[in-house]
Amino acid sequence: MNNPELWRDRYRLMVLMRRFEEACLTGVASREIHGELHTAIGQEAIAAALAENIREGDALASTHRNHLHAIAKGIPLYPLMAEIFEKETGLCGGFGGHMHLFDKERRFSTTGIVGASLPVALGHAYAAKLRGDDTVAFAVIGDGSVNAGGFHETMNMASVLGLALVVVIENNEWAISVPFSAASSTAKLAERAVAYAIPGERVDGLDVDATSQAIGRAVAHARSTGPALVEAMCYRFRGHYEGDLDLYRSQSEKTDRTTTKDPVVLLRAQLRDGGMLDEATLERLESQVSAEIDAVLAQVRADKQPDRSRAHDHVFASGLKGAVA
Ligand SMILES: Cc1ncc(C[n+]2csc(CCOP(=O)(O)OP(=O)(O)O)c2C)c(N)n1
Repeated sequence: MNNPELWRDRYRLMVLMRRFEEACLTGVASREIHGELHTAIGQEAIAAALAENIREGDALASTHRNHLHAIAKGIPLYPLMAEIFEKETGLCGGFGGHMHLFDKERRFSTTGIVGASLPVALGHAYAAKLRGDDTVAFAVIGDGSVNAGGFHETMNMASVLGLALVVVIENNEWAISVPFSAASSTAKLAERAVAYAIPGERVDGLDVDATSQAIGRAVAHARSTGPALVEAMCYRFRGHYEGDLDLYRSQSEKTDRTTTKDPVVLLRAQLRDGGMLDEATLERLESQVSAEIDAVLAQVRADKQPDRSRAHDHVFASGLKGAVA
């Protein structure tokens, strides 16, 4: 705790992530956002830890629960929120929406297909090996993804080829309505790393410092040797998506976790009680972040949706375009 600036930046980033998703929630209530919206409220410490360990040139393949990973990868807030609100100013012109965020230059992509971020990241890691550069590929997945075949194939191939792949599992205890305990043959996911002869570590994903250090160790291993796995423990605060009735878990479980496992609240108390930041400074920082997000939201709300006549644009891409008469 001897670096006040680092801790202030961490807290600031986690509050920003929380406010960003709260702003997205307003878009669901107002019906500006259509379809499912999956937030990662409660998972901010993991994303902030990722942000500390990702370099600009590294690739990150994420999931349906992706907003915080986009922020961690350095996607600017305005086009990010505009895409989630399906506006023409969005990252993908409003054509992708929240589940299909894509930024080629910043090497960020997402997929709504559970487990499918793994082979994408594997491809990035293999390409880095062929290029001979030292970039790392990150796959961020949920605990529900690890029982898909692509997990095994990706881990095995990355290990055999010694690829610079870091897999971060956000174990939030639930995969839609299936509890982790009912789905996994192993008590921990980190222990599956043994099967691939790679390092695997379980960490408290509410603790930004511990998570950052664990990811840092995985990245160092990836750059020098081959893949590594980090399982970060957290809790999914909201339903699987906005609108999910969320009746499959007890209210007492939710109340217990939301009162004891909020990484933003925990860090705030740690900083204040440890004398790192006083109450007035914390409040000032929070209201600055809220104002920043409010301004982005107001701008996004004023923007237009893409022209309906362009609905079929970007549906197919062809390398033959122009080459065929
Ligand atoms: C291949 C595939 N099967 C099923 C689904 C439906 N589905 C969407 S999210 C999800 C659960 C994902 O759980 P987890 O990986 O733990 O991520 P979380 O939602 O908890 O962040 C499922 C089964 C899907 N999108 N893709």
